[in-house]
Amino acid sequence: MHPVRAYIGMGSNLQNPVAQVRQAFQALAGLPASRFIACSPLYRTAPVSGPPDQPDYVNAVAALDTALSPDELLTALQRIETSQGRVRTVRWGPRTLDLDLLLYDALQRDDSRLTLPHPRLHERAFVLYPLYDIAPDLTIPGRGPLIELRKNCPPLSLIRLDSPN
Ligand code: A4P
Ligand code: MG
Repeated sequence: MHPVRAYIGMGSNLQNPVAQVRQAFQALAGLPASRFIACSPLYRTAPVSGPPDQPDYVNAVAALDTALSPDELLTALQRIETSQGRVRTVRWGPRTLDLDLLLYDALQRDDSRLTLPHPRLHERAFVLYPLYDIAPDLTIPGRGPLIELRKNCPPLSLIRLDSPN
């Protein structure tokens, strides 16, 4: 089976978010049947949706070539979230680590387990900016060129962490 390019959005706003995101990059680099391609810079971002009193997030995007199926990849991402202490309580609430499957090649799918492309990616600066950093020529199936989506989404409350150490 030919590997396909997948993009994964990462977010954390609890328990040292920079370290959480870096640890997640390491975990992704260790996935079976997959090759780590790139990681974006990290961004500090204000919370979007969910309880307004939660801490700022650190967000980033990773690219992976993988021979895992979409379901296998989602299961692997959920396992990494759990191993980094993710507890699911409030929807859109604070979390140690959120891994969203943003894109799996150009696959479009919508069922109870998985929606591809990720249903909110096209309207979220905290996804569009780091995704553009590593894949400026992408087209989002059903949504159009990434460069246009990014242009229409001002980077409000988005700070690039140039030296995340
Ligand atoms: N699911 C369906 N499609 C996907 C997909 N493409 N990738 C299902 C991942 N999961 C997908 O996800 C709930 C269910 O979505 C899963 O069981 C899976 O089968 P979850 O991670 O358990 O719950 P969640 O993260 O609370 O919900 P959701 O809908 O993923 O939230 P979002 O949209 O990811 O929003 N603000 C800032 N600044 N930065 C953030 O990172 N993140 C959120 C979470 C809200 N506000 C934020 C940030
Ligand atoms: Mg999620």
